[in-house]
Parts: sequence; C-alpha cells; structure tokens
Amino acid sequence: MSKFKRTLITTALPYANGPIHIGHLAGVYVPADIYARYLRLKNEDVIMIGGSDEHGVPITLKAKNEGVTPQDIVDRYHGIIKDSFEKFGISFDVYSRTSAPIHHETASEFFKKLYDEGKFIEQTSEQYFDEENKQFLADRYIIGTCPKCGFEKAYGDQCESCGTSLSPTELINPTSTISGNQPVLKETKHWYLPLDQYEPWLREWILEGHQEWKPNVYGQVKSWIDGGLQPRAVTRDLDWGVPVPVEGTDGKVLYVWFDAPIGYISATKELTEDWETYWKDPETRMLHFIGKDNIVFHCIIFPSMLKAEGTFNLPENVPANEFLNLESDKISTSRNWAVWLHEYLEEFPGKEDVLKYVLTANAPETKDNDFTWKDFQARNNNELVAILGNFVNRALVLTNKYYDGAVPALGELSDYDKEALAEIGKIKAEVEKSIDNFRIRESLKNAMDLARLGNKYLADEEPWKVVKTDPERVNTIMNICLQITANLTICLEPFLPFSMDKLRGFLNLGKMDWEHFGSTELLPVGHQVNKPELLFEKIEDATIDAQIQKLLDTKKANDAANAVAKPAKENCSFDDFMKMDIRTGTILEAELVPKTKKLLKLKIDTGIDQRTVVSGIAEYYQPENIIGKQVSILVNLEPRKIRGIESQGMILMAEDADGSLKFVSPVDKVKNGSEVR
Ligand code: B3M
Ligand code: ZN
Repeated sequence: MSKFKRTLITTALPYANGPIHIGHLAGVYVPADIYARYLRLKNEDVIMIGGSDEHGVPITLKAKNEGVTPQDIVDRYHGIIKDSFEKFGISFDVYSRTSAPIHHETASEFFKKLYDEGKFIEQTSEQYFDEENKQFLADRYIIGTCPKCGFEKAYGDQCESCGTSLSPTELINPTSTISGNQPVLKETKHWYLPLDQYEPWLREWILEGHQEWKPNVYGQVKSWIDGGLQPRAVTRDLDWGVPVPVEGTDGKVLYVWFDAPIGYISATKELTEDWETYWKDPETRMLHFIGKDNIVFHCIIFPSMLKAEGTFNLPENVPANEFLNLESDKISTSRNWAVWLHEYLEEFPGKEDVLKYVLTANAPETKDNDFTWKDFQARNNNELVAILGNFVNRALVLTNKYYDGAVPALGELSDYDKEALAEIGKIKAEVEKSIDNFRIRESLKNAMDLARLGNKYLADEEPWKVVKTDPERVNTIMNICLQITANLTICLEPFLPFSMDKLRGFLNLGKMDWEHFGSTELLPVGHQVNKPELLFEKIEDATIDAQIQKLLDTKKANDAANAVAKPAKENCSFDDFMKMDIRTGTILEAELVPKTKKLLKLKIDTGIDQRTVVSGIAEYYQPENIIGKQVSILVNLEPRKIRGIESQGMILMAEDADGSLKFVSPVDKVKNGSEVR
C-alpha cells in the first residue's frame, strides 16, 4: 500500500437535530463503510471514525421551539442516529459525540494552542444584540424583511423565499425571534483564522499536489481559492458549544465548524490510547468521507487549522459525493421529503443490504442522482434476486440434489471452464482498481459481474440436462459453480455484509480474507454444504406503491400547509344573504347511496321537519359515525334529484386545503331549527 501503513477514515458527523435519511447513507456512510470493510478484509490497519455533531444554532433553536434543553435534543437524536447506523451495519470503530467531555477538552486545547501561538487575529465588529435578554443574536435568531424580494420572514443568514444569502444587517426591520424586539448593534470581539495567509500553501498542497482528487472536489476547492480567501471567525456569541478557553469570554463558544472536525480527533482518543499514531505518524493516510456541502470545511478550513497547529497529518484524499434526490425532488428535512432510516428499518426488516445495494449502485459519485422506489424494486428483483440470489440458490440446491451437499471433484476442464475460472481473477483486479480509486459504484458493478458470470455459466452448461447424458461432467460444472459462489462471499462482503454472512452459512464456510479471492479451491472436494434458504426475496408492487403513496401524502400535506386562502368573492347585499335560510339540524340516519363512492343519503331533523338530503361526503365520513351529529343546513335550496333521490337542502361543509370536507357545526348544542346568520 505505497508509503502508508495504515488508514484513518473519518465520516462527516451528522447534526444531532434530526434523524438520518438515505441521502446521508448514500453520500457518506455506505461508501466509507464499503471502503473500510474492504481494507479490513485485506488485513490492513484501518479505523473508521464517526460521531454526532451536537453543537450549532439549529440545535438551540429546536430546543427553544420544543421548550427543552439543547442537551435533551442531542441526546434524543444521537440515540436514534446511532441506532440506525448499528442496524444498517455501518461498521464504525467508534461512534462518539461532540457534547462528550473528551471532545470539549480536545477542542478547547486545540484552540488554546493556536491562541497562545498567535495563530488567530482578534477583531471587533458590530453585531445584533437583544437588550431584553442580554444576548448577541446568531443569524438564525434574527428575522426581517428580505431586501431582495420583500419576504417578511427572512433569516439573518438567508431568505428562504428567494434563496439569497444575507447578513443580518441587510434585513429591513430586523426582529429578535427571542424577545420579538428590534435588536441593537453592539460591539463584540471574536477570533478569526486568517485563511488568506494560508492561500499560497493551499494552492501548492492541493492545486498542485493533489490533482488526483475527484474533479468535483478539486474544482470546488479551486474556485474557493481563486475567489480569494478571507479570515473566518472561529468563535460565536452563544451559550451552547465548547466555551472559548480564554479569560473574560463568558457567553462565547467555539464556532461549530471549528469544533466539529476536531471531533474526529476526540473520537479517536475515545477509541484508542494510540490515537496519535493515527493522526501524526506520516505513514498514516487520512481520508475524509463527506457530502459536497462540506468540501470547503474539509479541504480548506480544517486543513488550515491542522497546518496552524503543526503536528497533525493532512488528509490524503477527500472523496466527497454529490447529492441524492428522492423521486426527482431535493431531499428536505423540513418538508419531510426523505426516506428516513429508522422508518425503513421498520418497514423493510432484514433488507438493510438491499438499500445499501441500491444506494451504491446509484451512488451520487460524480453528479447528483435520483432515488426512486421503482428503481429500488427493479434493482432488488432484477439484480439481487434474479442474478445473485438465483445463481447461488441453484448452485446449492443442485449440489444438495445430486451429491447430498458434498462438493464434487473437478474433472477434465473444457475451454469454457478454464475461461470461467480465469474470469474470477480478472474480476478481482477490476474490483480492486475501482475501489482503490474511490469509484465505489463501479466496484459494485464489477463485483456483481462475478454473480453474472456464475449465472451465465450455469445457464449455458445446463447441468439439469447434462445429468441425463453425462453425469461425470456435472461434477465439474457444479464444482465450478460452487467455487464461484464461495468467491462471492469474499467479493461481495464489503457491499452486502449481512447477506454474505448468510451465504457463508449456506456454504458452511468461515469468513475469508481478500487474498483468497480468486482461488478456485476455496471449497475442498467432499466439503459439506447446507440446504439454502432464499438470499433475497422479490419485492411486490403493493409494497412499492405503498411507499410512493406515502410520499404523495407528504406532498399533499406540504401543499396544504403552504396553500393560501382564496380571495373573497364579490360583495353581495344584505338582502341577498338574508334570502338564505340556514338552520341547525341533527343527522338521524345516514347510508351510502348504492353504486356510489362519494354520496351519503342523510335524514335530517331540521326542527321544521324531517327531510332527506344527499351529500357528497362519503369519502370523509363513515355513515355510522355521524348519526346524532348536529350540522348546519340550507333549508330553502330548491330540491334537486340526485341519483334518483330528491335532495331537500344542503349541508354546509368547510373545505380544507387538501380538499377534504368538514361539518360546520355549532360549537355548543342548540335547538334544531335555530337560524344560522
Ligand atoms: N454536521 C454538517 C452536515 O451534517 C456537519 C458535518 C460536520 S463534519 C465535521 O452536513
Ligand atoms: Zn428574499
């Protein structure tokens, strides 16, 4: 492995202010996990670091909205996130959190060292201050009118209506969301990392020294550097975070993007006393797995911090991914447009590998990609079931049938046999080449070629026919199929760890290192295999339709929440209004109008009489649930025939934003026949 003896893999620390979704998994954790498992199979020295990012303003805002402490929030989501990772088999060597004392200590020391060595510049600026609550306001705590589009609830850092980035002082009529008052500008002192001073070094280190980085990463870094780097504040006025370790700085904490990457160091300390070997020995290779929105922090800011500190290694590569969309729409927590991992785990038990497979096969490595449920189903049914599952199942079933499960001996090899066996080694080389270059998506395709090879070989050789004419020949065919199957357990282990574990169980085989991949003698003659179960099962249309419906419901709910009330109709005269005779009445009977889905036939006690009304509410109310309900009814509407029934009046309904109908009833019971005016 060239000049490196070991690898430190870091994975972006998810914010502990919500659960995680498929976008996180596809962009960061699945590729990192595949890579780490691959290195472990090669017996390399590797550790994979993860943890929750538990500081930052969004967490304090959420806590405030819910009336709980920030610690309550991060405890809740750290638990949910950690649990989802475990169940998906993301193989962290440590999963830590930035509210841990070891992290506070580590981040604090790191800052102090740079501070003592004069690596920061001190700068005083004016920032908004809430006088009532005696606190400086983070950008997100200030709302006001957007100077660009006039939206009245723009945040201090961004207008969510037109997307413009803002600074708080650009807002018209700024208001503190804490007190509701107008904040005042007040001087405050902060420490800045002078990134401008690191620019020449960054150019040399990345733009010249790391041209092998992925084009999306390299390109983004280059455009940041070419745009000119500015000093970056590394402290904030906030009461949640790592306190600034300097006298007289009460109410100030380290900026979340200063402390979070140091979280990788703290987590390593939590894992091993030997943490310095992983961070400082030049023979350690550090890799940051992240999503594209984190590139500047991992390629420019954190390396500059490490450079300033002086004793740490720099990342050797940052294989950042683009974004995953969901059914052609950007994944969004606030719009609930996501496939949440904790929900998937409940709805698709035992199918963790399937999701990992689909997310890898469709990984947003070089461009944004789209997750669709139809594609999920197709990849499961046409690839995992029809190719991989089908091949190994037939290989094992036939071995049990012809040989009672004992591996038969190879006979004389045909050219085709030799070709098939040689192909195993070639596939291994392909997988290695792509995975070593962080082309994980391609490496999965290469790995699946082994299953394709097996499937094709078996279909071409047709042992179930040959057995009738040349049973000796079948020994060779089945031996080759079984050797391919055994190789699959190594080849696909990094990608489908739960399934390969199962397959090893069917084969009655232990876990093998990567170096054995390619051998055509993994299963000795006479080795006893077990009866197989299905490795993957078909996913039916109904299951997929239910998921699609769930998303449609989300869309509908979002549309409803965003809908604005229709403008008022033209004025009518008081006399016109008084022509309508609206009364209260009680539903006495209700039944579905035969052969319809929407109509109910109701019998209403109007106080004046009992009459029949046909109403289009059957989608919203069950007949048996509305008997005895008091409603409002227009009693002097001309009778109309609906489906052959004379309807004498109209029940008043309020139409909700999603189109559903609700009764307009008196809040307190009144006498039937009371006039509604
Ligand atoms: N929590 C941002 C994010 O989740 C941030 C990553 C920190 S990595 C040190 O996108
Ligand atoms: Zn705007």
